[in-house]
Amino acid sequence: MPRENIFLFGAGGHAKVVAEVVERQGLYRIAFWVDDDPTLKDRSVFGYQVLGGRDQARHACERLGIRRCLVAIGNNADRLKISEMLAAEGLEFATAIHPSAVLARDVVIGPGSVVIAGAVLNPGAVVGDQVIINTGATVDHDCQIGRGAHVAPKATLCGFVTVGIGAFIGSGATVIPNVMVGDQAVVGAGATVVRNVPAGTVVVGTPARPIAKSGPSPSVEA
Ligand code: JB2
Repeated sequence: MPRENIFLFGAGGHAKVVAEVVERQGLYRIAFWVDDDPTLKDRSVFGYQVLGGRDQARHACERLGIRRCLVAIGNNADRLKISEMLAAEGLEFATAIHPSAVLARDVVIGPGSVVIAGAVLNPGAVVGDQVIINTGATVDHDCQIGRGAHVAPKATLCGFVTVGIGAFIGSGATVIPNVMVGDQAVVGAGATVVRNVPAGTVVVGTPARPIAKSGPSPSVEA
C-alpha cells in the first residue's frame, strides 16, 4: 500500500523527533516541512525541504493533493492555534505512534497527536487531539488527556488521572492516582502532584505546590 503524503508544520527540535516517529510508523510519507521562519526556507532537514510558510503550504497541498499534516510544535498554545487555523482551511491530521510505544488494546489517540518512543499507555487511556506523549512517558489506566496537552519525557501519570486542555506535565513529574490537572496548568519537572491542580496554575516540587499562574491560551478561551 503506498504511504499517504503529509507535511509537518514546524521544523525545529520537536519536529525532528516527530519525523522519526512518522518514518518508523511507516503509514505516511513526509512530503515537505512548513515553517514561518524565513531563514529556514529551502533548507533540507533530514532530506525533506522546508517549503516556506503557510501560503506556500496551501499551494503545495493543492498541487500535490495533500490533505493531512501534523503540527510539530512543542508549545501547547501555538500547536492548538495553528492546528485550528489548518483545520479551518480543510486540512485533517495524522496520528503518529512510535513502534516502540506500548499501547493497550483499547487506548484511544486523537488526530494530530504524537506518541514518542518508549511511551506506555495502559487500558482505558484516552488521549485527545494535538497531544504530545513524549519519550518514555507513562499514562496509566483510565487516564484522560485533554486536547493540546503535553506529557513530557519520563513523566508518570498513575491511574484515573485527568489532564486538562493545553496542560503541561514536566519531564519526570509524577501524578498520583485520581488527581485532576486543570486546563493550561503547568507541572514542573520532577514534581510530585498529590492533589488537584486548578486550571491555569503552575505547581512545582514534592509535594507539588502552586507558585504562579500560567498564561492563557487563546484557543482554550475560544
Ligand atoms: O506559532 C509558532 C510557530 N510557527 C512556526 N510558535 C512556535 N513556537 N514555533 C513556530 N513555528 C516554528 O516551529 C518555528 O519557526 C521553529 O522553527 C519551530 C519551533 O522550533 P523550536 O526548536 O523552537 O521548538 P520545538 O517546538 O521544536 O521544541 C520545543 O518543544 C519540544 C517538545 C522544545 O522545547 C524542545 O526541547 C521540546 N522537546
